[in-house]
Amino acid sequence: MKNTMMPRRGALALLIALSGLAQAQSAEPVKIGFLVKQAESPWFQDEWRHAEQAAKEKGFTLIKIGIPNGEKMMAAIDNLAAQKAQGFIICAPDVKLGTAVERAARRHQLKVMSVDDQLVDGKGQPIASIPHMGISAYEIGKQVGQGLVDEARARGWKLTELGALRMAFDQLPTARERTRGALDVLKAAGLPAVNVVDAPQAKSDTESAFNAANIAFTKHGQFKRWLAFGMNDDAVLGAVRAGEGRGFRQDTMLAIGIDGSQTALNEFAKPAATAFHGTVLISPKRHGYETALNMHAWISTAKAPAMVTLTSGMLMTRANQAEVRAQMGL
Ligand code: FCA
Repeated sequence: MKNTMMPRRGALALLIALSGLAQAQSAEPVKIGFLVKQAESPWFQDEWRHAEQAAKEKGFTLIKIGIPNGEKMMAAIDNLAAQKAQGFIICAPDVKLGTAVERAARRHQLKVMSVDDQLVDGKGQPIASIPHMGISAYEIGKQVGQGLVDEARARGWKLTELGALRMAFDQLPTARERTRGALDVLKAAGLPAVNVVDAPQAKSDTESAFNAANIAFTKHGQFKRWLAFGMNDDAVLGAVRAGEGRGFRQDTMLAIGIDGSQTALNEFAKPAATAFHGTVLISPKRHGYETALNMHAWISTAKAPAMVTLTSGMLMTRANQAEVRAQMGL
């Protein structure tokens, strides 16, 4: 029977050629893109800062581009290819653009991983070929809910008498899961379902949240005290600012966000406490530094990142901010 095994000499030659190719590739200067949907947001500024740290340590070039919409996202990917980048990390302006991202990366032979917002295909399913790092959305949402329950009880507020403003951005799965976690804890603690008021945001920025919350307050004047929660600090601060316009302040409104970036620290730095009671601090260091290191390793040693990495958070308030930030290595 014909020996179908490749002759040893041939296999050895192929191995040498491939290792040489790998070395040749790794000899190219490594360039990594970091594309984010809201470049002006302190959260993404923090991610970029930590990714820059990885670039300094490993000696690669980080190409930072804001991609507020699909058109700019596609142009940015083409731009990375033109600059001979080997890969990119992306938090897309719309996760439903996942298939377009996957196709563009393949067309340009770019490695791609997502961060924060997992990319999905046309059926809304995560794209299996794209490694992702995000937060444990539901669990972190539960931490928000528990923080609200604990503080409301400490103030002697009865959950049955409170309005619960859910700042909703349900078109983004991680946002939907975050508020679901918070709501499950609130309901389990005795918040009546009829007290929940959804405030759907058109966009995931503070202004959209402010507008959405104002509509909700106008429609639901029956509540004398409010809880507020949402996908992140921007969402919750929109609600807090809208509440202030209706006379709801620290003594009649209690809000907890997610992120814990400079936006939250600025609120804590105000002379008088506002309704923004706290936030679940998550790690821009893991999301920026670790993803950049992972991408660098993928390019330079062919070691692909884990398909899914979910990070955790800690409840941070005005009172414990220094201690919690230190515990999170920030
Ligand atoms: C999303 C939000 C950000 C941050 C990140 C982890 O992208 O928009 O504010 O919470 O997830």
